[in-house]
Amino acid sequence: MKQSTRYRALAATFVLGLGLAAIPGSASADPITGQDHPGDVTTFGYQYFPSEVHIQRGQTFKFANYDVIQGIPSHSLDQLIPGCTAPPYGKGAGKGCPTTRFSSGLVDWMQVHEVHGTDKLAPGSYPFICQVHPFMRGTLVVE
Ligand SMILES: [Cu+2]
Repeated sequence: MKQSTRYRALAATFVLGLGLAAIPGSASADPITGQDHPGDVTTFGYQYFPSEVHIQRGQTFKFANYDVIQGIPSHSLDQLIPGCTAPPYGKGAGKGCPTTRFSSGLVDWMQVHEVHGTDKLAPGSYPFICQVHPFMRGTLVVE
């Protein structure tokens, strides 16, 4: 297989995977990673899909890293705290920064993590960021 054809086939596989992962309430295993639940939010090309995430109060969601653009980067999905969360990991401790209220932790390529802490958020809008790539931004809306 020609190199460009191989990359196109790989990209098609991942785009298909993103489509499947977007089905709400799906209980099947993740078609790409084989983990027990598809990601509710995914990454591709250093962007979040979707970039605006809606959950009900008391819920968590899962974050998956399927990125194949320019290597196999690790990503995170953390509450954005201006001046605190853009790199390096400024999670408080001596910097006058509060601890992020929700975080996926560092998610390696092809992994799916639960984003911990969102179940304790009051209704409202919360910006989030990738701590590895601070240009990656999104918004969590707790209904
Ligand atoms: Cu990232």
